[in-house]
Amino acid sequence: MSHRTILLVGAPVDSGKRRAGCLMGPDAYRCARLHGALADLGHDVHDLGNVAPDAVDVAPDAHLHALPETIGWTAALSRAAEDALGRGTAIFMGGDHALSLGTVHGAAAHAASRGRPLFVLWLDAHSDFHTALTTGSGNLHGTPLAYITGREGFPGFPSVPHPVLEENVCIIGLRSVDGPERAALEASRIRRHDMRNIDETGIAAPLNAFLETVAAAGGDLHVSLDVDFLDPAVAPAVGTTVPGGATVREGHLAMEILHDSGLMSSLDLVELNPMLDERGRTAQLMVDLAASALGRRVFDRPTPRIL
Ligand code: HAR
Ligand code: MN
Ligand code: MN
Ligand code: MN
Repeated sequence: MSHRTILLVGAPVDSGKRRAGCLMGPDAYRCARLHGALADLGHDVHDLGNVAPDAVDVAPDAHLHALPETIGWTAALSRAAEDALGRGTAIFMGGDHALSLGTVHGAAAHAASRGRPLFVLWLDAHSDFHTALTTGSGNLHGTPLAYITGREGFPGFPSVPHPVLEENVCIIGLRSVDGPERAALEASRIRRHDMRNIDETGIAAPLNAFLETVAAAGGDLHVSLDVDFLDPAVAPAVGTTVPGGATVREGHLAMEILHDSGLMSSLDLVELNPMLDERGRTAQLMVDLAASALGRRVFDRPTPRIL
């Protein structure tokens, strides 16, 4: 097993939608022992603490919820991501999915500085492909994929000097896509796999196909794992539950395949709302999935004892 330097970055972003609670996510991951789980695998793990949003001079918007705060997070998290990626593998402890406006922006800058293309794997029930102009809800957690692929419609946000190529993006887990998102996705080169695709082929087939293109291009890979990728029966701690999601094993298999590929350079853990959790089970599942992505396998650990 190859040991990595892993940087944990707290991103208590709660501005991407109206229901509060994701700001507690980073501490939930700490309580669920994310650091220890990764250190147990032999990695050198450093918790860099929580990032704070920049103070920005942007006027509030009547339609876009908490626009100035989200712009401030985007700028601060882009820098934090670039810094962390200069030191090792970065794991962003969210925070809602608006944090990816910043983390992917920073990951793209880091990849560009090394002359490598950035690829993005988006594990989510939603496509998060609205622009600030098409979002019906005004919730900016539904927009990061549009922003980081360089679509128009993000006035006031940092410019995107290194847009991720559409063909370098793969979404898996889809089961809630709004009309304007569907039209934009169909006009794009983004790879997209809905739950039916997973049902029919398993998750390994589309994931391996994507990873082959990442490897062939010598790319960096940013993975964005939304809690609602998983079925709400096993991962209830999220504000936007959609039935019919991935099983625990589908989640672990995806993470195990990612580990074996050796390609993942950064990981977002997003949308965990500890207010909605049941005895910490969603936080624990997300920690276990992160551990699988960093090399945990059944034969590395004793069977847990029932206490
Ligand atoms: N598409 C809906 C909207 O824009 C819901 C977006 C929900 N997004 C997340 N992250 N929970 O995937 O409001
Ligand atoms: Mn150390
Ligand atoms: Mn999402
Ligand atoms: Mn989602």
